[in-house]
Amino acid sequence: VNTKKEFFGKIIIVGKSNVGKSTLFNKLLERKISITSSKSNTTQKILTGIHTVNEYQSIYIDTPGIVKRNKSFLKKLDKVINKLNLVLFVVEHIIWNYNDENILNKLKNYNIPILLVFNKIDKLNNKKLLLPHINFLLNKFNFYKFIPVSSKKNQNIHNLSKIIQHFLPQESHQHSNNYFTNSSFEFIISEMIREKFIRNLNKEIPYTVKVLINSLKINQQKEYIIYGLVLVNNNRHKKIVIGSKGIKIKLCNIQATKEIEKFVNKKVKLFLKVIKK
Ligand SMILES: Nc1nc2c(ncn2[C@@H]2O[C@H](COP(=O)(O)OP(=O)(O)OP(=O)(O)O)[C@@H](O)[C@H]2O)c(=O)[nH]1
Ligand SMILES: [Mg+2]
Repeated sequence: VNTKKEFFGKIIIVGKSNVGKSTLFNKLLERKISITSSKSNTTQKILTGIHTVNEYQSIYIDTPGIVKRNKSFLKKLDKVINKLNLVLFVVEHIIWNYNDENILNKLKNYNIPILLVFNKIDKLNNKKLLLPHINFLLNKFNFYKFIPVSSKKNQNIHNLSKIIQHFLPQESHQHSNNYFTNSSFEFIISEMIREKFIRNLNKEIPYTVKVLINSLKINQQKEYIIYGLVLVNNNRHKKIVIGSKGIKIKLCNIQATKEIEKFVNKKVKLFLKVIKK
């Protein structure tokens, strides 16, 4: 019989687009599962990551930036939020606008503790501005705590994860120690590829690019042979995604290959084909 005390809980990460939710998610999980980029709306699907340290097991949920038109996401939120133990509401240091306000108004409907995370604190030169801003926010809602972090520079992340542990109820772990996501292997690989297109493309095209894994095999030399489809809206997009003499798709392929190799710890051969949806 296992008599060891175990703690287990679920934490959702919300916030408007581009505040660094996925970067934070990866840092809390200590591995990269969610893709990130400087462009808005990078994350398009809810993603789950599991992190186990000794007696603590946390399930983190990364979400697309909440925007008004994202009705289906808000509906999903309604369904899951009551089963969660904590909300990490991520904002960009002391920047607060109507998008953040909308999210707060949505969260107020639920009876669940909220930690306000001031991310990208490395970008705030005058740290003295934090205190008046906290007072401003306290007038709006009784946040459980305010935590400044830099996800990119890994500042104060450890402290945040310690604080999160306090919110995990005593409960048996639901997963084995080495289980880290319920996303499929193919999905993670396709996201790694999509990330390179998002990062290397400009303007409106990045969001419309979809990536599908057509086949994934391991050959006798233990190399991963991956065939992927890059789906675009029209011929104009196809041209841009391929680039002159294929320069853009080659660049994305090289970068994605490196990333997948790190992930699977094996040699990877990636073949990408661009087609119209
Ligand atoms: N300077 C700085 N940049 C950061 C920090 N955290 C994230 N970023 C950058 O902010 C950009 C957005 O990061 P993401 O993690 O993709 O943001 P997100 O909130 O998940 O965005 P969506 O998925 O589009 O909603 C990326 O360029 C990150 O490198 C930080 O602490 N400091
Ligand atoms: Mg994201």
